[in-house]
Amino acid sequence: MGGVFGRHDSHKRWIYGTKIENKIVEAMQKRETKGCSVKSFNTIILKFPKIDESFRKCKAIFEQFDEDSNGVIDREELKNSFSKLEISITEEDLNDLFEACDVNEHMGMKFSEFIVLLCLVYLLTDDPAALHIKSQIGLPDLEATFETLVDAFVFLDKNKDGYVSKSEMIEAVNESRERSSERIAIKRFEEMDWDKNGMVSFKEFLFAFTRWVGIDDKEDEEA
Ligand SMILES: [Ca+2]
Ligand SMILES: [Ca+2]
Ligand SMILES: [Ca+2]
Repeated sequence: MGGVFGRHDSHKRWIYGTKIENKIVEAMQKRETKGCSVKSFNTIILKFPKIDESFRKCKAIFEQFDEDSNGVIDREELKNSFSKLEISITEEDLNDLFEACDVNEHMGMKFSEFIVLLCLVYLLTDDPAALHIKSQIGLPDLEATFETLVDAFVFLDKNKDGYVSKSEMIEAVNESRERSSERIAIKRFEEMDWDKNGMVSFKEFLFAFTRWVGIDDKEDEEA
């Protein structure tokens, strides 16, 4: 096993404290004041197939954004698509988002990275205008999926500081019936914490999900 993440080296530029990172934490904390519908770790696990299915439906959006059909979305393509969708985002935010999600740098965004980006856009645009974006993207399932992911993170982040620590992860898993799952919690945590700084950010959490549901399997085999 251990094949869940085969791209260690590509994540060395995972820098904390960037502006977009702060915005995500802020948005998450704001969201956390509203509480969440997730009641146990198992309910998150049970939603995996649904999340997987919904992610796969994003492929059509991805292909639409990837104007030259080379399998990755570059900065220019992202900019064009956002303006086509009438998503108002500053050039600076767009660049920040792009850099935050393009973990392979100069290669452009792969499908899994694009999903993470969409989810971050969803979280960061929690205002009436965002409803417009959501209808433009036209995937009600996707909205529910993003909401589930945000909810899952809110559930795990017990002290509501915008990050999930290892002890929070263990606490979340221990709340469910099986005591033996503590080992699994630690393993899951380590899979999520790419930069090994002891905390899982929402972005790391999302990337972990794209791997867990197997979005990148094919690409990884090719690489
Ligand atoms: Ca392209
Ligand atoms: Ca926390
Ligand atoms: Ca981390």
